[in-house]
Amino acid sequence: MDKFTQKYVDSFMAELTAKNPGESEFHQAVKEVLESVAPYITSYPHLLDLKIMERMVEPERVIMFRVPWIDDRGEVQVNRGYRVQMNSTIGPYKGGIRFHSSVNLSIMKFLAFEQTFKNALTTLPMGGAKGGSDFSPRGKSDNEVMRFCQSFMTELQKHIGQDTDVPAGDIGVGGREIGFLFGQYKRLRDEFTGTLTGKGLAWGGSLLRPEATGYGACYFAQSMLATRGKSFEGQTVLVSGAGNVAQHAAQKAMRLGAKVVTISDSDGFVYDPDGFDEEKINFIKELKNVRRGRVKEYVNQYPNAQYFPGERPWKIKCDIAMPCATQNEINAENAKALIAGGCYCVVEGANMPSTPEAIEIFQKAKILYSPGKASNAGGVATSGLEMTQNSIRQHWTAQEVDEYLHRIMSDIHDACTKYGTEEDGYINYVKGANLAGFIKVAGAMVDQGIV
Ligand code: NDP
Ligand code: 2IT
Repeated sequence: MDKFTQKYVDSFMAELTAKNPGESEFHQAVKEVLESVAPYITSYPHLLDLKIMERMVEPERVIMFRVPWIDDRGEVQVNRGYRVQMNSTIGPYKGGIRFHSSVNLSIMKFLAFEQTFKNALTTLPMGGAKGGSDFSPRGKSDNEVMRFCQSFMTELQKHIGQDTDVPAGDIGVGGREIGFLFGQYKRLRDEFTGTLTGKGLAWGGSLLRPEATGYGACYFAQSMLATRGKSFEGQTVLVSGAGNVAQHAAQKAMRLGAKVVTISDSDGFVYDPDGFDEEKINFIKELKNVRRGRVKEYVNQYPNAQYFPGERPWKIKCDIAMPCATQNEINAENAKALIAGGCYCVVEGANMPSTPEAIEIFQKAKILYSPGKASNAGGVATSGLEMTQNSIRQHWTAQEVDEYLHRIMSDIHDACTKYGTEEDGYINYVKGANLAGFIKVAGAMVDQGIV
């Protein structure tokens, strides 16, 4: 980076940090993108003059609202709801809803910012947004979750719509929550539209949407591995998380011939040296999605496996790592342990799971490393396909959706290669994804004037 560009990055970040104090995840996400795109911006001075980046980091709208509800004991509870509508330049706002006790404005803004570039990469017309609440579904009854969702949607419905903003799931929001949210939306708005994605199959959902993020990450990994003449066949894979993304990443990697040996939750991780098979994956799905249990229960069923309380999986020897739980779950120490254990490919299923220090370690070691905004884009891409099916009032077969998903992931890999290949041939997927997404959104912002 030349001196002028470095100065631009430093002063931009100083201003951003001063203007958005305490929002560390948001600062982290912006810095990563800015470092990739700054040389491009400074070589096209009209982008500087038009303050494209300054506008990109300022959400078009932030909605924060009270979510009151009554728990099963009759006690009043109050949570905070959010929707960050970041950028609508290339399509209606689109992005998931997260229900987790850690949710705050910084996390919402980082996710909405990332979503803008991810959605641009999908090749589909979708802007970027994210929403959620500090409500945790953990330990709540179905009725409590329903009452919470109804209260949340009572406010949110004023701000969304099929051509305005289309939410979906994320951490803590799966099929059950989308059902309750959709039911209340329809009741209040008196319309049956595709305003939420991740819907049930009987009421407008798309085949393969539940699987799409994890499957898409594996399709993306296949393209990455192919650049080194490799495939999943016979490789040992670590997966973190045990939710929607983790379950389907593990399932697809296993079906592609890999030995997947770990899953985790916020309490610890499970190591199964024999690897998962179809029966074990079905057990995990039932445990997490139906019984809403904890991963430690896996070892009661499969005693050959070990449970490590309070730890993350990254110390286990592997070829490929797929972080699919949450942000900043791989730090520098974890990154070093992965490389020491033989890992040569890290494919992010979660959003921003690697810290900047971890990313630097992966890239210095020249291992294959893809950021979530490229490799987990299959989820939102299939949400885009769900929107299309709703608009044309059709229902595509699983095979049709899977073909689209394959093509989209392969196109994203091509974009990363085009914009991220360095002089020595190393593909810098961070630079590739950020630059490809930025160029599309920035170009459209230039076309649309100062708005
Ligand atoms: P789920 O709620 O289905 O699963 C989340 C999993 O991650 C759970 O096993 C959970 O464990 C674990 N987890 C959550 N928070 C933490 C934490 N602070 N520390 C350790 N483990 C944690 O969510 P998803 O699978 O949908 O999402 C996982 C990741 O993938 C997120 O980063 C999300 O933003 C991203 N993503 C999701 C997409 C989707 O389509 N769903 C699309 C693209 C990205 P516990 O039960 O203990 O909380
Ligand atoms: O982070 C993500 O891309 C998601 N949670 C999915 C968003 C969507 O609209 O399907």
